[in-house]
Amino acid sequence: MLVLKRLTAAAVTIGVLIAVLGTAWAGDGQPSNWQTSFQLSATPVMDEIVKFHTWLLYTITAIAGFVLVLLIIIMVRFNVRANPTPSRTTHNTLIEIVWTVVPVIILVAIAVPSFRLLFTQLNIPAADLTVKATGKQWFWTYTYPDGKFEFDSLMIRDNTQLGDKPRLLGVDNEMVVPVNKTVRVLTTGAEVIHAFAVPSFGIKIDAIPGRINETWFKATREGIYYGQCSELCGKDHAFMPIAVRVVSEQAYGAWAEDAKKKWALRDDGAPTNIAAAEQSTAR
Ligand SMILES: [Cu+2]
Repeated sequence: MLVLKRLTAAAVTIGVLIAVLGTAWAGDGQPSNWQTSFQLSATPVMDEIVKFHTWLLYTITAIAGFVLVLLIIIMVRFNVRANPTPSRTTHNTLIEIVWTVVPVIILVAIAVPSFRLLFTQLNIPAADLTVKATGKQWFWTYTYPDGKFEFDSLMIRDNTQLGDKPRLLGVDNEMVVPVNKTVRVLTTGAEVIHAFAVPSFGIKIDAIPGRINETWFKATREGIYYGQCSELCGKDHAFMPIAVRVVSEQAYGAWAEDAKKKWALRDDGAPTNIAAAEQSTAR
């Protein structure tokens, strides 16, 4: 039993260490070295995902620990030396009811928060801002239908141009949104299926040619949050990052004014800035 106690103590220590260091190493808006858990949450939906994940982790750890203890008891107390004449007992109504009912209770305890989370993700609240993200081979185009402007967002390929942006994630034109506002994201694909994903926001949704998918996020902290195309979409799939800059409402207003001048859509809806797209396909 001393061995069991020591094993439990070691397991608990490792678990606590992983939990503490996992938070310490969690990237804010981007992955970080030695990260063992999620990137830090920046939206209520991601908060819920983290909570659900933690709940599941405790549950499965308890189940696995319980089964391990049972196995050890059986190996120690009921091996051929310790228990040479085994009992021939079969069937025990109470135990059979317990091992049916308890797993049902566990499943319900998992299902209820799971459905609640799904509902939060899929039930899109009234949006303050809509942005359409079109996945293209291999970059993103962001359309702001309210502001009537559209621009392309391409990964910075030249490392000398990166500045303080992370390699393979930094882009020339970030999607900019105001903090604490509900943003509805519409996604579609131009030619093949892409997927729009930003880990800190807890969103990942396919961008499919010929149809519009929608999701939402409400970033509660200013900052820059990175994601990547998450559907294999061709040779440069790994090089079409998503960068969302969350700014104050005033800063967003100023940026949007500027963007309207720079990237206004023509009345027929065609974008005025096709240079970036041409440059990309020429590569
Ligand atoms: Cu893609």
